[in-house]
Amino acid sequence: METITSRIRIIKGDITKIQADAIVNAANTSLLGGGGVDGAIHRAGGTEILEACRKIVARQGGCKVGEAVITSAGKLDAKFVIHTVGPVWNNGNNNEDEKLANCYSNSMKLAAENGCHSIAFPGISTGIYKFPKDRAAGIAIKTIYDFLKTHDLPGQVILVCFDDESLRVLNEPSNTYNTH
Ligand code: AR6
Repeated sequence: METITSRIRIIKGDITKIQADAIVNAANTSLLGGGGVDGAIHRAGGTEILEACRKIVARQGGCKVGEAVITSAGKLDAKFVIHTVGPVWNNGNNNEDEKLANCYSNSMKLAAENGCHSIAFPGISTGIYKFPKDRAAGIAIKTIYDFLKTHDLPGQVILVCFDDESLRVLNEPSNTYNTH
């Protein structure tokens, strides 16, 4: 029988090269691009993604921390890019855990609403925004697991690690929802 944990995959790689219905971008509130994975997705996907983001900005003025918006994926293999805005780490004093969990659950909700079977995530907030990678890994796995228990997203959720440290912490045995 297929279990929830068998549907969560942890891999090392570049998210712009992943085959999934939706890939998630770690954006900022402006939605108009930046460095890190945001820069990589816009570079690889081309101007269509930025144009779609501009339309969202015109309509609703960007995206709040913890929320998510969906656009087409331009030249990428994915059907959609889901842009979510992670919290900047502030020593845990600013509800960063809850905000990060909201990024994962709101992104999966949008994916499910748009008929996606599979979704790929980068380590939201764990780069320029400095969220501790081990803490973020636990929140990501728990939130994804809880979502899959109660919602309809039939395919795989892929956690894409760009570096060895991210891969190591996601595979930590101390992680209750570890996929091993
Ligand atoms: N594929 C997968 N993961 C990647 C890739 C890639 N191509 N490139 C980087 N990562 P970051 P944040 C990893 O800094 O911390 C932008 O300027 C990276 O190693 O991209 O949420 C936005 O516009 C790290 O583990 O996002 C915002 O201003 C993770 O992706 C700000 O950065 C996230 O790192 C958001 O900061």
